[in-house]
Amino acid sequence: MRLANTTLATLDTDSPYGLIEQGAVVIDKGRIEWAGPEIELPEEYARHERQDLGGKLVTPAFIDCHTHIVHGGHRAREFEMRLEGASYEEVARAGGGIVSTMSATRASDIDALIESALPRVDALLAEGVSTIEIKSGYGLDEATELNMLRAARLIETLRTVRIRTSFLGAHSVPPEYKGRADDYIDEVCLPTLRLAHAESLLDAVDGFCEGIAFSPEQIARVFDEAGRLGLPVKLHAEQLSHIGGTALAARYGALSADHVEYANEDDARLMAESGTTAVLLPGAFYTLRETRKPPIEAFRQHGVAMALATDCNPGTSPVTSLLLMMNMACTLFRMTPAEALAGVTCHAASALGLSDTGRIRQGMRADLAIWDVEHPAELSYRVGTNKLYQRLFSDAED
Ligand code: DI6
Ligand code: FE
Repeated sequence: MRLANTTLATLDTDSPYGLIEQGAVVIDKGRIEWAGPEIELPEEYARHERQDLGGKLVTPAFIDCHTHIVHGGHRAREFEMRLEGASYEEVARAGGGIVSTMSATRASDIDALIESALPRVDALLAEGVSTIEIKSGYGLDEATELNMLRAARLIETLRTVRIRTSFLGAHSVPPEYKGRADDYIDEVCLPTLRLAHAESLLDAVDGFCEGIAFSPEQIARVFDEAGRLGLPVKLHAEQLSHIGGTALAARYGALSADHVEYANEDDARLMAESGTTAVLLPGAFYTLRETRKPPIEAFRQHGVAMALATDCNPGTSPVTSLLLMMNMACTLFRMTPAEALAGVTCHAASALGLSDTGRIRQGMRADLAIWDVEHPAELSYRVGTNKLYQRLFSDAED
């Protein structure tokens, strides 16, 4: 197949968007065979059937590199209570917060977890997403953590989507281990991590490094185990306070440090040195009405790649739109529309350690999104309008 009469946002040159006017993309067996200006198309590719796209925009398919999309229940009542003036503690005492999602998740079997996740997955796919990262972390016991990961893996068999899973056993201390976080790590988190790995359920290991969750020392123990198992790490770091998660992530060569509102210039330097991607999550920033912005300018200056994701979760980011995240990243964080597009494509791929998707380049997977727009800035500019024309998903074998 040869897509022609298109504008290409390849994300593959130094110019913003890697823009190519009057472009063409040749696809063969799920891979990009050639991409460039159509007048430069080598003769050998002319035999591929030409599909005239009438000037539409082609981008890499989107990648949502940070989600908690598999979970039980929702927290609309908590949202309402907080608007009525209840404090976080009052909400927690009324059975709300992360523990309420944990209970709802423990009460769901695999089928129920999948059934509730699929509409959220479908919402992402409808916006041109090809790849979704899904974390465990609402089970906080062996059986439920494993079920969340199995449900995540099964979604790949039910939809044309690529799923990458991360183990987030170190998300929160469950009530039965209240005040005994170290025991939770030893008795539940690490053994479950080993079981999940043995069942081939994992692509990466994550943690929540925060005053209300786990300390850098506790996360380090989880990361050491990940290292023994040969799994890459990533971290929820510096979301609500600065306690050293980003520096820890960089020390372990993490794929990404996520949230990072409270990260500083030193953190940016360390991330640049370790090649750690900053995953920015404007949906959580917005929902929590956070005012501290991630250090975008320091990331730019030190050359830290910035990805964007939904953080889709029932508590702090009930969001299923990457287009909205692009708009919010521009409006709230003052990222450029070109940075926003890179954030949901090539840099999101880096945050997952994927090197064969996220750019329009020869040899990469033909994961593409075709948009009924003239210019890529339109993707970030509109709010609530989805101009996806077609999503192309490559299920070529690795
Ligand atoms: N950061 C967050 O904002 C969420 N988890 C995390 O690691 C909160 C999850 C929740 O409230 O359910
Ligand atoms: Fe998260």
